[in-house]
Amino acid sequence: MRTLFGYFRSSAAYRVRIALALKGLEYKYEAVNLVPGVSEQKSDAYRRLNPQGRVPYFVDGEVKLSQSPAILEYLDEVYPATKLLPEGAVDRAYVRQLSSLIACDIHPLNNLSVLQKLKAEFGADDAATKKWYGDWIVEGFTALEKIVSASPHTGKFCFGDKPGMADIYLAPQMWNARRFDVDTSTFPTLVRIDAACNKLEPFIAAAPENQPDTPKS
Ligand SMILES: N[C@@H](CCC(=O)N[C@@H](CS)C(=O)NCC(=O)O)C(=O)O
Repeated sequence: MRTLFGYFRSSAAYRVRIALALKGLEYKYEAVNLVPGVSEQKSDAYRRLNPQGRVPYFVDGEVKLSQSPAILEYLDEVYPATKLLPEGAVDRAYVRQLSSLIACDIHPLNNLSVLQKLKAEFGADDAATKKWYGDWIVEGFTALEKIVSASPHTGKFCFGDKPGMADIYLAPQMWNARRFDVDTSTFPTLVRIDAACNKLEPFIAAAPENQPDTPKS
């Protein structure tokens, strides 16, 4: 029995939803409400499961994992029928480079607890927080656009013509960029790949607007 603890708007959980959908793996979805004031991720009950108090958290029988990169690699190794990473070590390193640029250098700086700390302890208002958020996306995407637009690996997707690991990181980060009104027009290759992803059923099924905990209005 597989269970994913997530939140509709969590981009780290969104990555795992895409991977599960691409691999055709069924799972039970347990919503953890991250809305400030509700903050179910900080509850004692949830922290007993995941001491870090974040989503995603993934249970696959006896296997219990936090951290989306670890979950994604686990899924790719244990359920290899649809591969997310390419075959050779050099190609895998290239794809991990793209993924890490997003996972390590954009996403953590824009995490909910970072934004809340900026507001609570450093006097940032909504406008300053939004600028912080957008600036880190622009800095990361500027580098990513240069790498991907120049790479012979780039096809319809980040690596060739099939969706894979780097696309799983790109689409949720693009979703965040749109949510925070970031001008993405200077990243035409990333926009094109994201659009191709969002035409595919696994990406549509995983999207924040299509989750059991997506607000109805
Ligand atoms: N590196 C972790 C990041 C997990 C993470 O930061 N999740 C966010 C949502 S995208 C979260 O749960 N935030 C709750 C909080 O900051 O209190 C991963 O990739 O799984």
